[in-house]
Parts: sequence; C-alpha cells; structure tokens
Amino acid sequence: MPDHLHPTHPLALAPVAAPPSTVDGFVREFLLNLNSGRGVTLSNASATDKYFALAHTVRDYLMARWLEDLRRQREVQDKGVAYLSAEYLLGRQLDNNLLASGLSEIAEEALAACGIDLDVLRQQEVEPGLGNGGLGRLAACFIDSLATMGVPNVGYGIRYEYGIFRQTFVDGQQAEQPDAWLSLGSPWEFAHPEGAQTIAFGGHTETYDDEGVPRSRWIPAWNVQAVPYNYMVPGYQNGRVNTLRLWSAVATNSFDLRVFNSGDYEEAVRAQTYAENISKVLYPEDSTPQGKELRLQQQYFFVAASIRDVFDVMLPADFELTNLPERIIFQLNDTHPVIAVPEFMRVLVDEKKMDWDAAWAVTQQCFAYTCHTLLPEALEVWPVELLGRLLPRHLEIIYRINEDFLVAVREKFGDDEMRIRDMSIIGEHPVRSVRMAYLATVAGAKVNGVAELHSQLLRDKVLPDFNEFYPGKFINVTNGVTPRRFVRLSNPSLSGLITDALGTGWVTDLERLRELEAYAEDPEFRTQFAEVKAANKRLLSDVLRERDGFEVSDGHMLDVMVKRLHEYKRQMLKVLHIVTTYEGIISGRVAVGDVQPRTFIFGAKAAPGYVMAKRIIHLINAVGSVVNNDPRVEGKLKVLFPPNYNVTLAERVIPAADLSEQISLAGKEASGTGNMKFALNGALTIGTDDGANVEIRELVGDDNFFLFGMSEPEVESLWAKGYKPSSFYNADSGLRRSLDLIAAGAFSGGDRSMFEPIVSNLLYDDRFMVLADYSAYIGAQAKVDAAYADQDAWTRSAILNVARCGYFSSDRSMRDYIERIWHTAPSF
Ligand code: 26V
Repeated sequence: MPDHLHPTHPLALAPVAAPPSTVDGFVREFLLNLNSGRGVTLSNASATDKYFALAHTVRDYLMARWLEDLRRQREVQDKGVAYLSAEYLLGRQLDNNLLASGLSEIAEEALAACGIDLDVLRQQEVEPGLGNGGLGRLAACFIDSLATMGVPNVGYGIRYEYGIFRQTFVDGQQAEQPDAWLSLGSPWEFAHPEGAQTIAFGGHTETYDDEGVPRSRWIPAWNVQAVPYNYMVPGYQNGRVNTLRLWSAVATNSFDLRVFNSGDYEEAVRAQTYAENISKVLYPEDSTPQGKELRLQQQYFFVAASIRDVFDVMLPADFELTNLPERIIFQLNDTHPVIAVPEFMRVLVDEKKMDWDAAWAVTQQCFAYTCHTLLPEALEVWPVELLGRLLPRHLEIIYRINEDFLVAVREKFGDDEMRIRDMSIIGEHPVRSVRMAYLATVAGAKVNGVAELHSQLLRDKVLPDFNEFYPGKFINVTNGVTPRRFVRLSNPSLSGLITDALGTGWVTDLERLRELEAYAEDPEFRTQFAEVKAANKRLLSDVLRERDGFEVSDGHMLDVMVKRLHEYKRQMLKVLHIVTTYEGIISGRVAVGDVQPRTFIFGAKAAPGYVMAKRIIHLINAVGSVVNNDPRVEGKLKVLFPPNYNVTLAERVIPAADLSEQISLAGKEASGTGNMKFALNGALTIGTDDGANVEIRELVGDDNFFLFGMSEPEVESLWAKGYKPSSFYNADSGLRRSLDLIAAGAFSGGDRSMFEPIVSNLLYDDRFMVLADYSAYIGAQAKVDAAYADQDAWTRSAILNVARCGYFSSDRSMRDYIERIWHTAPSF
C-alpha cells in the first residue's frame, strides 16, 4: 500500500467495485471480465468464457457487500452461528446470486445487448453436489435463510473435490461416474491458502506437570493442512452476504519433505496423496454408516479446522473464554460433526488451560444437536479401537465425559445397571464403540428432531432415558425450504401470478401466501393457475426431451416420486401401483379408454453399495421399458426415470408436478423436505402419516391431501404382532397378480431370477411392510384419479396447498432455531 493511503484511510476501508446497477454499466463490467478475466473478446468467447465473465460480474457486485458485512461483524461482535455440516447440497449459484443481488433483469438485458441468451449461460454451470440428499439440501436452505434474515452465520463444511456421483443407466442399471465439478474451476470460490490450519492425527498422549497442575497433551503422528475456500451466501435483496467456508486438504510440506529427504520420492508422493484424500470425495452412502477410517478423518478434519477458525478469526486474542456462549453456538447437523465436542474440550482444557468443569459448562452451552433420522442403523458409532488410534486424546476426553455423565445418571436413577449400560456413551456390542448421538445429546444444550412426529418418536422411542434425564432438552423444529430457490427461481410463472395478486413481500414472508385462499374461489385465478401448471409441464417436457430424449404427452397427470432410493421410502409401492394398473389393462379387466393418462416420473440415486436399492432402480427401468412400449397401453401410462436426479433437475420437475408421492412407512421418514417443495408449487400429496406429511396435511386440510396407510402406532402394533406379508398377498388378488407378473419375468424378458430377490424380500423379509399398505395405496390412487377428473376442483385444491404451506419456509425454521436454541438476533 502506498504511504499516502494509510490502512485506516476511508478509501482503504471502503469496499471495492462500484455496483453495475445499469444495463450499460453491466455490459462494461461483463466485457471487462471477459477480456481481462478470460483473455478473450466477445466474438471468440466460448459459452464457458461468457458464463465465467457473467459470474464474475455478479460476484464483483456482491463483493462490496460481503466485505462490508465481514468488517461489521468483526466490529459489532454479535453472537454468531457456526453451522457444522458435512454436506451442503447447494445447487447452481448463478441464478440465485443474480436474484439476491437484484440484477436478474439488468443482466438479462445487458447480455441480450451483447447477443447472448442468459439461459444458455445458466446451463453452463455445474452444480456443486456436495451432499447426498435432504440433510445437505437443508443446510443450503438454512444458510440462505440466515443471510436473508441478517443473522451472523458461517456455514462450515468440506470442499469435496468430487461431489455426489453422476448417475447413468446401463441396460437399466445404475452406473456411477465421478462428479468432477471443479474441472473447469468454480467462479464462486475464494481460496485462502494463507489461512490454512494444520490438523493433526494419530500419535499418543502424555501427562505432564504444569506448575503443579497435572495436564495432558497430545503428541500427534502426522498432519495435513486445511485450506479454507470461501463462498458468498447472499441474502435476498437485503445487501447482506454471509460466508460458507469449506475446507480442502493439502499435504503439509514438513510431512512429505521428511520422507522426500530420505530419498524415497514415491513414498513422498504416496504420503501426499494420502493426506489429500481426506477431502477427495463425498461418501455417497446415506443412512448406513460404514465406519470407515477416512470418514472419521473427514469429520475431524473439518470440525477441528472450523473450531480453530472461530478462535483465530472471530474472537479477539484476549477473549474471556467463560463468555464463549455469548458469542458462538455450534449447530451439529446430525452426528457427522460430533467429534467437535471432544475437540472443543481439548482446545479449552489442554491448550487454553481451562479447568475441566468450567470448560464442560461452556461446551454444554456452545453446542446443539439436530437428529435427522430414526433408523437405528443410521446412528453413527465409532469403534474405540479406530477412534483411539486416530484421535487418542479425544478418546480420553470422551471417556471422561462419559464417566462424569454416568455418575450423574446414578445419582438421578440409582444403580440401575441395565439403564446405565443403555445410556453409556460407550457401547460394548458388537465391538466397544462410541455412540455419537449419545455424545451429542449429553453435550448439546438442545437436541432437536426435524418434524413433530419425528421429535416425538425421538423422545419416546429412540432416546427416552435421555429425555427423562434431561427434561426440556428435546425439542422440535420442523424443517423448511427456501422460497427463493424453490418457488421464486424455480417457478417464475407461479411467482409472477402470486406477485400480481399479493405484491412482492411473500418471498421473505411466506405466511402471506395465506391471502391466496380467497383467490382459490376466483374462477379467473384458477384458470391462470392451471395455465401456469400447464406451462411448467411444457417446460419440463422440453428439458426431458433435450436431456434424455423423453416425450411427455399432453393431458397426462404428472405423478412424481423423486428422492434417494431407500427401502423405507418405498419406491416399490409406487412400482406395484404402476404394475397393477398395467396388469389391469393387459388382462382386459380395465378398459384402456377408462384409464386416466398418467406419466410417472422417478428420480433417485442408490448408494453404490446398496444392492437392493440398485435392484429396485433396475426394476423401475424395466417396468418403464415394457409399459412404455406396449401398444395395448395406447400411451395412457408412461414411466420416465431421468438419470442423475439433482437439485437442478428438481427445480424443473417440482413446479410441473400434479401429484407428489410421499409414501414412506409411517415412523421412518424423519421429515422430508421434497414434500414441502411440491405442496408449495401446487402439487397435491398422496402420502402416509409420516414426517412432515403430518403437518402438511394438518395445514392444507384432509380434502386437499390423499392420506393412506398405517399410522405409526399401527405399524408398531402390526410389527409386534408379527408382520406376515403372505396374508396380505393372499387376501388381495390385485396384489397377487402384480407380484406374480414381476416374478414371472414379464419385465425381464421371461427371466424369473432377475427380480426374484425383490419379490421374495417383499414376501418374506420386508421391514418396511410394503404389502401391508398396498391396498390402502391403490384405494387412495383411485381417489386421486377421480379427483383429477374434475380439473377445476383439483386446481382449487392445488391453490389451497400453496396458500396454506407458507409455514414450511426455512425462514420460519430459522426463526425457531434462533428463538429456542441459539438465542441470536439479526445484527445491524
Ligand atoms: C448419513 C450418513 C451416514 C454415514 C455415511 C454418510 C452419511 C451421509 C448422510 C447421512 C444422513 C442421513 C440422514 C438424512 O439425510 N436424513 C434426512 O434429513 C432430512 C433433513 O432433515 C429429512 O428431511 C429426511 O427425512 C431425512 O431422511
């Protein structure tokens, strides 16, 4: 910096880049970015060049606000939320950032002036798929809401070099390709190698005398560098920009130099690769943790870097540590970041030399835990052997936490050894392991479930002893979705209609959608609403034609089931409905003229190692190729399964849907968030009483929701009595014919073995009781057909769904977290 510009000079403090808030200004900035950023002129620029130049123009505009926010946050020192999540399923950024900055129209005009179609540039962006499904997308919605509400927040996570795999179908079977989302670079990230943190692993611990105080320290064996990459998280047209900070692993010099100097070049490279593997790839398993060492490395890597970041960057050096709860709250997104608890204790006790009890009191106020599942096999545990080898000091700390906890349990409950064994953070079977959900529950100020039913089951079924031990600790915060991405951006036609009726305020105050209730009674509005839906279907049809060569026929109901493939979600129930309808036609029992034309759309990835899920994908494709090509069906039924369902495709499919399939076994889907997105876009739900479906139905009303199937208590009691699938098979001829058709090889060219494992699973070994809900499901689908026949009444119901689902804005979820868990406030 030249001497005449002292660091405190206003110019040195002021944010850079005057915002290009006119079309001419935008054109100038865009061309400048094209020339000096990409080294090309407009006439020889590729679509990628133009996309990057556009992204940089938007980014420059937001930069001023970002820098200002960072400065103000340092100045005011308000309490901030550190959201710790191993996943962020962000979706494309360009459109979101254009909308947030209020530049959408200006950009469109400016590009048009340069002869460029904005839509072509949108298609250039590779979405960052740094998450598996609901949990990762929820994190992305939450940080959007926090920025929009002006709440200080940093989202911490991992910059996976490869996100969720790209799915293709080979002969109807899933194949996985690496998702090299960074191969062209990302215009949205800012690397800060100078801000790297060193993260240690392995080694041993020792005790020493610190001027009369006995202390422990950790002597690690190896380390890696965690390099932060910052991403802007702009609020919706409020001039606020928060930060998402993702860590990338890089080998440390000292580590490989040591080996290198020993002359073993290959070993040095191997060591480097080993270290850099940590942030190489997102684990594509959701819900069944594999207990892999690399995964624990990933978890510790990002939380240790994040905690250090909070101490180094957020807090002044002389900060009084007992005041930490006034400055920071760490929200644990499921158990994946829970190793942060012993790490935080280690920093406070070993490094900052805080007294154990004082440190623990602080820790218990600085963490809160969200549970996202009910499946027992999805609760993470780490073998003590592994944890002790990778993080020896952390294991000691966990033991100490457990010891103190169990003393307190004995005080409260007496020497009930069974109960103590059940509540111990350390489980003994099948191998001695740390139960991460228990650790999170003991450490967290609050533990929340993600929908009313889920939270109640968490309290009553999963952690009842803990609920009794910690009255008031367990609460519910129902999930939500961001209306910016999932209504305003993904459904511009509907948004236009809503804005014409209500003005623009609904985008940040979604409860205002209530005012649409009156419009449901207006025939003119219903006509417009129906036109919007039809237009969205045509748009989807264009996308699927271009993307997959699919044709969506006019006049079809769009019946959509998009979500990860998992047995508990019961895609098989949907398959059985399709096969039943098909069998009715080919057997002549149903006149094809009487069939309501439907297009069934599936989107689903299966975890690569989940054999049954992959078989079900194969079956869906097989049923599709038979049904779609059977002339007897006369095109009345179509099964479309576009591969590689992701956020970008969701944004196209959801606005076009008529019917939303939410058919999990009651008590298994923690919340669901797709269900909310569909309802907000005017699809009617066919669903079980599960997760947030319960709340959706309560809000939209029974007349506007197709409920079917067993309730959670009914599921429990049938299971306790002994679930006998064969009795359902024997009692229902439609079910028999459908299963028999699959078993006979009707969808496998006569091969009876191909789908036999699916059929026998349903008949003999199905924890998710598909056959028990079959007849109720078929009955509810008949009601759907009847309801759809009255298009005007259907549209009225669809409008009421939109009008009554404002509650499911993630802004409301965030308000709940703020008021009941975080006790933070919007700042400045
Ligand atoms: C679990 C695991 C286990 C270890 C391997 C990697 C991995 C990755 C993700 C998960 C998370 C599974 C839990 C999950 O995604 N739950 C979903 O969370 C949504 C948001 O709360 C909720 O709507 C869904 O109902 C719930 O299934």
